Amino acid sequence: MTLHQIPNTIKTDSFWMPFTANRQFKKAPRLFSSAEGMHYTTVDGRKVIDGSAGLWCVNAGHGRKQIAAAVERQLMTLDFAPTFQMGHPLAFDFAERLAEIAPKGLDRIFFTNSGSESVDTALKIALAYHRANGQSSRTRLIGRERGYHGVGFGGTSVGGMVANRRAFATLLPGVDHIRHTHDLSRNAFAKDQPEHGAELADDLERLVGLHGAETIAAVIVEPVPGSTAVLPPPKGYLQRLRQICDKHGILLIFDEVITGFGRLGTPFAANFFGVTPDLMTTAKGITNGTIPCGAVFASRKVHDGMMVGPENQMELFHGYTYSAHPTACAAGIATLDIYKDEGLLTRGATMAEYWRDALHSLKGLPNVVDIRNCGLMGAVELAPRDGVVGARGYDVMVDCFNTGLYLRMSGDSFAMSPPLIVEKSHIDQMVSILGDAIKKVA
Ligand code: PXG
Ligand code: PLP
Repeated sequence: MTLHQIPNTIKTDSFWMPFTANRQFKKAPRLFSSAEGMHYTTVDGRKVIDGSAGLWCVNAGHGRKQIAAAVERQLMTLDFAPTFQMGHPLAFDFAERLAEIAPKGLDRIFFTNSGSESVDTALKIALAYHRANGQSSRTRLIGRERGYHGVGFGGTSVGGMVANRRAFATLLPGVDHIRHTHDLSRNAFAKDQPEHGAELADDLERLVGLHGAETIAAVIVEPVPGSTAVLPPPKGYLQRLRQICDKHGILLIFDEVITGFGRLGTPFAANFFGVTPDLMTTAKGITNGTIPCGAVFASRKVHDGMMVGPENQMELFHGYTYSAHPTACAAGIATLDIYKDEGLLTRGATMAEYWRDALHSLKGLPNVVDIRNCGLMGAVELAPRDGVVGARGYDVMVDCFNTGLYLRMSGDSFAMSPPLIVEKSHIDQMVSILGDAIKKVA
């Protein structure tokens, strides 16, 4: 079989693929058929190293039998149980386990099934919290340019990637955005956090001046934006954003769907940066990518602020059929066991320096205009070819796939986030394949 030739028994017409150039893909599909540890195997039997932990979610590596066994056991014991006005013990156990590793004070857990649902849930909690506390004029939601917060209408509205927004008309009303922090002119090839740009947090003061603090419910940011190819916050930026939120009574939401569960070498980015938000959205690594699940971590202030009114009345009119699904709870608890037993929530800290130096060794290759890193996140940005955004990036991505590396591309940037079990030899291999592809395709 030639490279990525697929068996002709697989018909590709019916599956309308998400975030994919469907017609281009179906002419030469790239298909994985199994996975183990750090590697995928393609349908034509090639091993491909996983440079992106699936979609930033397989933090403990692929094929973890402990999780599979827990899910099977749970399905055979209690396949489904409602969590609306009913419950099952595992849901409470899982929440307690998450509370144990939560940033201090963020220990009230609302379950969802994805990052997008976590984001919409957090935005709705922010609105409901202010209303429950006599501040119902606080209805405005603030995002940031270049942010990605999933694909619900709320997340799309506060999101700041233009391609994800423009086809969908006006989205939610009453949403505004602060400026992004990506600044190649001042910060290109910065290692870890860039020096310049803390003052960009003051853009929130501009919006307070424009709209009035009393109209603003919450600000949502990714501590380290992932989908726009890894933009570590300038030194001092997140601290300043926290101060401005406190000054004006605005809730701060960290979207930790990517940065949660050890990605930066600490359990959460909130720990890494020493900044605690009021609400934190998570998903992905919460079940090692196995069973769809997400969770919103709320502070005591927000949670307790909602526990008002008559006791026989629901405090939050919100929830999903599958909130705290038994299989997700089983998978999540097994995942947390693995993270604990193998020290994976902090292992990134021991690998981050090697990761950083390996990535930055690509500086000087043709068309490389920036390299960024933070914890076990990393990105290499290329200049677009002939002004066509994404063409060079796509060719490099396909060449990597053909020569044994899976990574995510965003325009002409590559984002990498290996499973947290990654060894130095894997990092060498990833960087070498990417470097060769850049040289070849340039
Ligand atoms: N918030 C953030 C910060 C995310 O990164 C979501 C919300 C939405 O999560 P769900 O589970 O609904 O997809 C995300 C998801 C990529 C890529 O390669 C990133 C995501 C998803 C798929 C691909 O950049 N992030
Ligand atoms: N649509 C209909 C017709 C429903 O009955 C429900 C849930 O009961 C939903 C959507 C929401 O589904 P979920 O709770 O899985 O998000």
